[in-house]
Amino acid sequence: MAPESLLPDADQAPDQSNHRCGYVALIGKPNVGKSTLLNALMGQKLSIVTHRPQTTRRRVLGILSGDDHQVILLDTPGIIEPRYGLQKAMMNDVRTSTSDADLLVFMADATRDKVDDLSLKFVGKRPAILVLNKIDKIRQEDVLPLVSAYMEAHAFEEVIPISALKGKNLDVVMQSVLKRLPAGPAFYPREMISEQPEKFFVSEIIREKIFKLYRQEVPYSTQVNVVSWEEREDDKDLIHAEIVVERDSQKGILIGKGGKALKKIGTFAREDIEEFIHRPIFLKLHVKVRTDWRNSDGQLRSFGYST
Ligand SMILES: Nc1nc2c(ncn2[C@@H]2O[C@H](COP(=O)(O)OP(=O)(O)OP(=O)(O)O)[C@@H](O)[C@H]2O)c(=O)[nH]1
Ligand SMILES: [Mg+2]
Repeated sequence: MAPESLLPDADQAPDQSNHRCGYVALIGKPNVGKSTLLNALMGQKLSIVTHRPQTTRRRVLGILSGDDHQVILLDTPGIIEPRYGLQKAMMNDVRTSTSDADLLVFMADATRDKVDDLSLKFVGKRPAILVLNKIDKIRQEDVLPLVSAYMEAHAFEEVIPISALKGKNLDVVMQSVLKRLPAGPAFYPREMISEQPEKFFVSEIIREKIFKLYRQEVPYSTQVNVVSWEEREDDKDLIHAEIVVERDSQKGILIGKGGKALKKIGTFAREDIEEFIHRPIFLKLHVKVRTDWRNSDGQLRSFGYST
């Protein structure tokens, strides 16, 4: 028989009978604020955010655990009509995420006046709540016509106007989500915040800097891969990442005169990576050309996209 001190204390053991757990996919057009909402709900930055559309390219999973719940949030790429292979893979990712989800959080920009019919096609018969974001930019009553138009287009279970950026009404979103999650035990250990490896987040941070530092097509033609990560006993970790572009001219732009531009990416990225993994690193970057990789199924698969 176990000594008394090893037996679980009935008063302290968490009551699992009311525990809820499930997958919640954030979906919607590019740039509506899905990644900003994921980060705000998580209370930390997991998913990269830029002012440009199509920043997120594959789903980012964030695990939010509480005493009586575990919400597994899936941030997804913005929904578009795909024009090339990479965009098709991005939409495959949205499709998988929506079919994995117990609940959809359909996000739209409250400052726009049109219903996003393309994204609505991804909702199907799944339970969904409508979240109208960016209400810090608009008077709340001015959102009403958009709310009516959406309710006419789809029977959403609830409509919540929010500002992911300013943290407004996020508690309302959480309550609404929790209420709709299936009962059941946690799928992941409580201390886990994501399922993706650190090297995924490192490559995303580098990609975010490229989105912020370069204009037009360059960021969209760029893929970042962490090729090695050496943990060294008496020195900082050495992370080696490659930046893949589609053309020689883009390679020149990325590297810049005397390597200046690439150095800037490296410095900005290193600062954020160190903050993310809580230790100093050396970051080595190099640029290579893979002609038309965005349209090559083989290349896309080798970079981890589901074509
Ligand atoms: N004013 C305002 N801006 C916001 C809000 N939420 C997000 N943004 C801004 O909108 C832009 C896009 O945000 P993201 O979170 O990257 O949008 P997304 O939906 O993930 O975009 P994709 O990954 O391209 O699909 C960024 O510049 C954000 O700072 C908000 O509540 N208010
Ligand atoms: Mg995003």
